[in-house]
Amino acid sequence: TVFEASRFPEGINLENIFTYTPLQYAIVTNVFTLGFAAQAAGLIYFVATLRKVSPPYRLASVLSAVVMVSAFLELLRMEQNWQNAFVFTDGFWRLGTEVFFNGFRYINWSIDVPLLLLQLVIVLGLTQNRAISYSSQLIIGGLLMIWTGYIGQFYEVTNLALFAFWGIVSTLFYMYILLVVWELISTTVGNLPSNLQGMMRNIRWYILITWSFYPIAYVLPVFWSTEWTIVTRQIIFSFADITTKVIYGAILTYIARQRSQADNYQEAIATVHIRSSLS
Ligand code: RET
Repeated sequence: TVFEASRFPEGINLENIFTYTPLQYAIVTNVFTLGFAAQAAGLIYFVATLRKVSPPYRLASVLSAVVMVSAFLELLRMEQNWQNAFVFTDGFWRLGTEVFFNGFRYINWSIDVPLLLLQLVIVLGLTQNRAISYSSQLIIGGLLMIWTGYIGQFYEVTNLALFAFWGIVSTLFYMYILLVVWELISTTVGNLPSNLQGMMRNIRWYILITWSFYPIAYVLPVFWSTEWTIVTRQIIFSFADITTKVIYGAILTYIARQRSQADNYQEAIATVHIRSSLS
């Protein structure tokens, strides 16, 4: 397996040990492009719909916009890194003088995971004490999940034991966050308008399924380790980035808008107030 390839130094990612056909290389490049293009589209959407959400929930849309910017920059940066790392010679893309890092992703998650979890707390409309208590549990659990996984991914080529150890530690924090999310939604869903309760319950499953693509991408090389593994895992990562950031944000915006309506908030009224205060 690839883990016997100990001639590679610590910290190297699996992407760097292969040479790619033009097809494989093009798919990975295009998947990065799809990823950051989707974040740019999401940014327009969240900014354009901002005023349709009433002030108590509006921060959720603002956070989605921040997530879009951070993911856009990260994926753009990763595509450039991918393009700089490989040189085309004799019909194949081979590693040149620069190394490809997957670690960018984990740094991006350090920003995005806390914000995504915070959005949930905002849309649920908790009292201040519960909001602070739940968001600190979720943010601390989320950061520990990411940073232990970040340590683990440095060993994916060189040390299977450390890779597995940090992966398991990270999974324990992941299970902790899922439990807190479950508890949070189960105990709060009763305060929502009845037409939104089913949807809010389903969001627990949506988070569980879409977030789990990240650990699948992490562990994939243990079972299968070829050029196509790299193509597959970058596809999984981009798919996960679109579902956990863009689509998730759109679902929460929908809920926030429904709640705004239930609170009798109308964009038109807010506009009239602003107009009359200007004139
Ligand atoms: C790692 C390491 C291996 C074990 C587990 C992981 C979980 C990662 C998750 C990431 C979620 C990221 C999101 C980003 C959106 O911006 C760190 C891969 C369990 C769940 C939602």
